[in-house]
Amino acid sequence: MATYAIGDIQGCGDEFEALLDKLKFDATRDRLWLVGDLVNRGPRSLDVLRQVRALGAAAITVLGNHDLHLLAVALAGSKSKQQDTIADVLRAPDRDELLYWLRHRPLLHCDAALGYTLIHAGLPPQWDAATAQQCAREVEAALRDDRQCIELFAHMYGDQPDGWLDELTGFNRLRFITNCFTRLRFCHDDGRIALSYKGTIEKAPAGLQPWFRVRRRRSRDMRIVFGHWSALGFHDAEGVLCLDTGCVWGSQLTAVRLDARTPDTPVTPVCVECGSSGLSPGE
Ligand SMILES: [Mn+2]
Repeated sequence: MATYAIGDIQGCGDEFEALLDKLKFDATRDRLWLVGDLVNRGPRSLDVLRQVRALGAAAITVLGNHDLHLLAVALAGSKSKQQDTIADVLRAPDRDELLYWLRHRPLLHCDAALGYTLIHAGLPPQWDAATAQQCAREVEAALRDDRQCIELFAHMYGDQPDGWLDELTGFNRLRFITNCFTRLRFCHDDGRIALSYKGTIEKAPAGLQPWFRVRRRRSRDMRIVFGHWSALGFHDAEGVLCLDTGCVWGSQLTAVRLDARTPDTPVTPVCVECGSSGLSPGE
């Protein structure tokens, strides 16, 4: 049995299928960890949702910002954006089953035996492993409640608050948690989250650093697999493994085998080249 983690698919169904072939993935034997953002921007969001759902327990996927956006448009009447490619999902005869399944995916998945934790984007420096788990469970509970999830989506968009306080309550608390798990890339030097800059570390404005490099980050004893950051690309260092290699922007879709890895040994990613979509990177 092998456990493979795969980066942001974003509706790139051809590349997802090609990568599973290349890995010789066998759902009766192997496991998949997907970093989220199964849908949007790419051409085959509906197929990818159906394929991953059909894998059942063989695939674990966490929610990304594009997955939540699809749910907000479908369930709470949020406005679709011009670049969205989720119309096929919204029109599908099986949309209700797919959206119900997606809404019940976690924001964080931890496997102590494997020694990895899976999230879509990042963790703020104030959270240790227990706090991250607790925060994920709070938003997941709201998502799984038919009434609360509509209210959550109505209050989900926005960049504030940008600082964590244990005492945060209500939608400010849920929005902060959701923003960290699904949108975070950079933090200010003082530990506040910074959501507007999406580029490389080298070109980052003064005073910003990657979330995983903040001094005294309380989750640094965890090994974290994530995506969401195509400008960072493949990054296997500092206790974190980023797998977003920009498939939907015409670059690559990347997988890494997580089991049978000894700590501190570099892993060899398995990649498929992606057809250029003509899109330019963005959120
Ligand atoms: Mn994302």
